Amino acid sequence: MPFANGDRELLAFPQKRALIVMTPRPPQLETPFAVFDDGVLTPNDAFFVRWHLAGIPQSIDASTHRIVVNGAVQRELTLSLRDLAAMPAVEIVAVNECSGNSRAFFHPRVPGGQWGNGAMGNARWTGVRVRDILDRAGLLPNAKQVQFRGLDEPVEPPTPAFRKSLDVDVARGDDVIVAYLMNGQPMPLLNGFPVRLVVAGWYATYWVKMLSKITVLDHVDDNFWMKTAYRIPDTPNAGVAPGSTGFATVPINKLAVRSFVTSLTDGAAINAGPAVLRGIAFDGGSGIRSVEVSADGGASWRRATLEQDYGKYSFRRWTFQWNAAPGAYVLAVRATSNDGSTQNATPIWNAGGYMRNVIETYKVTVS
Ligand SMILES: Nc1nc2c(c(=O)[nH]1)N[C@H]1C(S)=C(S)[C@@H](COP(=O)(O)O)O[C@H]1N2
Ligand SMILES: [Mo]
Repeated sequence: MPFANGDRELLAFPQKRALIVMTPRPPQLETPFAVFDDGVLTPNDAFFVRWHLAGIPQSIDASTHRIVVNGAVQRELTLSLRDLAAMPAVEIVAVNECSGNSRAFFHPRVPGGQWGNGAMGNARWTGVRVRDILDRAGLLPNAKQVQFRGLDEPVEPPTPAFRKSLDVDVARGDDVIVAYLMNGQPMPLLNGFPVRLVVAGWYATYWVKMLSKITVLDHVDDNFWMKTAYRIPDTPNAGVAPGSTGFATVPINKLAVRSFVTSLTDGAAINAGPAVLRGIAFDGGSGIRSVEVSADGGASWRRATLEQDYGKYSFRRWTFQWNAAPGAYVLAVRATSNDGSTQNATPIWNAGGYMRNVIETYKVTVS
């Protein structure tokens, strides 16, 4: 679905406002970018949706839903939502971004869902630490990875069920939770009701929805979704020259630092005089140190003001006072995170169309 084919259709699925339909089955719905200007948290009904497999339950009884914990553990567990509610609750505001967000902008073009920039969202997630669950089960000494799966099923048997795994030390991190609330509400079915994994700072592929099974593995997971799919070149910024081969790959992991203008779009026309530009920035969990704006296509930069801090995994809103004289401009925005990583003017390329984080630019006419 190249953009050249024209505007994409909007359609409202259950519990959702009208979103951009990439595929109806399985549902892959993109958030219209204007939503990100409305507030720092993405409303549940506007939050993007991505499923790989079309065998998705269309209703789930939360009272009978169970999460089985098995594998390399001392005690197998079967947890209800009531059991989770009785455990210590954790709240994290975190960005859920698809690995392939912005894939449609890759040149040369790559196969896969042709997402614009709206395959991401920021929400307040409430749930229970995976660590607390694992401690209840008791890890055996040979525990290596923790595998997560949900209730969705392939349409045909040869397709492998969707399963994602984290190294034990990652799974036991402070900010890896089994979430039962999204912005204080039960999450929409399409976002994983009644419980989903939240791996704050990591790409959404690990945020397994409709979580039903946690299996502790004594080996590195070699299922399709870990061994073949969702791997990135083991190179700086995950970039390679188009068509190149022979590089090592690793499973995709932390979010690349990004920033966007949300208060205007590419091609905007505005009035001369004082204007407030607004936008968002985020990274994989070191937090945003600074955001800079350029009105001359990146030749010179000035600092934006960072707004309220919702924590190191959240969108960070920023504002910038721009006193624009009549003329044609190329605005650019660049974020730097606390770990020193920043954005480049030249986009990366890889065959998966993953981890795009180029400096975004916006042509603006002022009159
Ligand atoms: N059970 C299950 N969980 C899943 C997936 C899936 O196909 N099945 N897709 C993953 C991917 S690749 C993404 S981008 C996110 C999307 O989360 P959302 O639909 O809540 O926006 O879910 C992740 N969790
Ligand atoms: Mo994704």
